[in-house]
Amino acid sequence: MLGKFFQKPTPDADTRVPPGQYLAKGFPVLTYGETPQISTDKWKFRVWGLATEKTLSWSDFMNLPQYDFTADFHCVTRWSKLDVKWTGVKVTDFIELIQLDPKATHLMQHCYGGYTTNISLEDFLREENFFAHTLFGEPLPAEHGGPMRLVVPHLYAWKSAKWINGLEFLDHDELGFWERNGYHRRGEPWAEERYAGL
Ligand SMILES: Nc1nc2c(c(=O)[nH]1)N[C@H]1C(S)=C(S)[C@@H](COP(=O)(O)O)O[C@H]1N2
Ligand SMILES: [Mo]
Repeated sequence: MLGKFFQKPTPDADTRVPPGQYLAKGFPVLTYGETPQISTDKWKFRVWGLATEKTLSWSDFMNLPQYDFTADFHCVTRWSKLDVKWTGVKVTDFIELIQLDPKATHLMQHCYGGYTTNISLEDFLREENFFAHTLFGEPLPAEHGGPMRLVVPHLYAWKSAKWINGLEFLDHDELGFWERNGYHRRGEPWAEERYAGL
């Protein structure tokens, strides 16, 4: 039975799979609540808080440089998937479109459907983070966050907001949906930052 859901570790798995994680077969879907359906022509992305307020369209993102990414994905419920292939826009390119207030230190990710998750500006602005619209060469399926999601490979995947539609820049850390429900405010998988206060 277990074999149906987990695959044997690859030779380098012990160096790539964080403690307490198992390799998943396939790419599981993990969503709290309904899956929003948004067409790219209606899709909007809003920036507010400690940044000049701005609304971006789908084509604003498509006009930024497009890159392929390969990233490992770690869900706090203990499954990991290595070498996920995505296409999208680097956070470091996106941020060039935004006028940040120098007081901004943290942000809240907002999504269609109401999910939220917090992240520090330092964790957000890493070179390897990206907004993804393509998964394994196909348009990102709605259940995996299409038309657009964030991917933050160095943190547990609950920090990678699906159906992302906004960023609220803050001068302090606030808690998002899972963080208010007992999960760690940062969620670094190699340190097993799973739960708050543990
Ligand atoms: N909007 C939104 N984003 C979300 C979630 C969610 O429920 N809603 N789940 C998070 C969790 S817990 C994980 S593990 C990943 C799962 O992504 P996947 O369904 O593409 O595997 O998305 C994260 N982003
Ligand atoms: Mo997760």
